Amino acid sequence: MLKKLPLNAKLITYTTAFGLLFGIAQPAEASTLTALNQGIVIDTFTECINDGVALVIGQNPTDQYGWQYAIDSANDGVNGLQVGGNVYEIYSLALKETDDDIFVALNANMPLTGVNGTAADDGNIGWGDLFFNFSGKDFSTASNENSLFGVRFAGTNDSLVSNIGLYGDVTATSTTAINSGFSSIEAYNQHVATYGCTGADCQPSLGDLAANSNYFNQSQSLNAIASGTFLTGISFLSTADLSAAGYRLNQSSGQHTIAFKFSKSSICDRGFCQTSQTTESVPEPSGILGLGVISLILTTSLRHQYRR
Ligand SMILES: [Ca+2]
Ligand SMILES: [Ca+2]
Ligand SMILES: [Ca+2]
Repeated sequence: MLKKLPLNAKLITYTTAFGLLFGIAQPAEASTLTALNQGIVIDTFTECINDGVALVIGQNPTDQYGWQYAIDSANDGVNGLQVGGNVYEIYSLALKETDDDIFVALNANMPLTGVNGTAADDGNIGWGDLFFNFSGKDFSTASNENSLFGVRFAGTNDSLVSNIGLYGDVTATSTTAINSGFSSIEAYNQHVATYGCTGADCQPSLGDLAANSNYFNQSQSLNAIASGTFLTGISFLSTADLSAAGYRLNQSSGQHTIAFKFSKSSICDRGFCQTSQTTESVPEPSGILGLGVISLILTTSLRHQYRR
């Protein structure tokens, strides 16, 4: 919240006065570009849409390490007539943004290289691609307008773009027909309802979105990049990398955590980032006293703001 507050005159006055009294450094105003702003939707499905998950920025709080988590049903993955907890189960999608990068972490039972020995045309049912929708429009409209961004992160999947990486100007397509999959989200939802499942949260879910959300055209199954402009590569993250970045490794019970990061500069260069002002106060050695005073000042300022 504080990031969005303008630096007001009262804050300057108070901080200057207390700063002189207690030796606190003056606040410095800095501007940063943020890509993951309120309402932006990120989603991914498997190649046959037997599970999927979406994260809506701002729907859940961002934790102290900068991560936001979308928790999917742990029992809505479909493997034939078996529903829940199987190899296709997705558990969570998490996003984090730093000054330079966007981090993505998927927790699921399905490995990055998918599942072999299936009825898919290529024998393998794997991950679809990951989509970012900055447009504020529903998914199909954004796709029709070439305004999605997408990441192909699974080198063995049926994406129509050839290289792993981040793409702009993206349109989406469905790979379910060649992966023994559902022709629509609606058909998947119906299958889960018909064959049932057991365990907690035993119903179809799309993470932060309801399974029947009209964000997606329920009669479609768009899960792969059809076309786009290659922007930048991605770097896969190890468990140690994730741990260092403050990701909660034990939150979800999937067998695999697939994680990567990429530079957000190409997204910002295309005008999809917003400038936010941050106020950085660096306390002098007076330490706790100084922080207490800053907290008091900011609280006073906040109260003042919300009374207006
Ligand atoms: Ca799901
Ligand atoms: Ca799931
Ligand atoms: Ca496949």
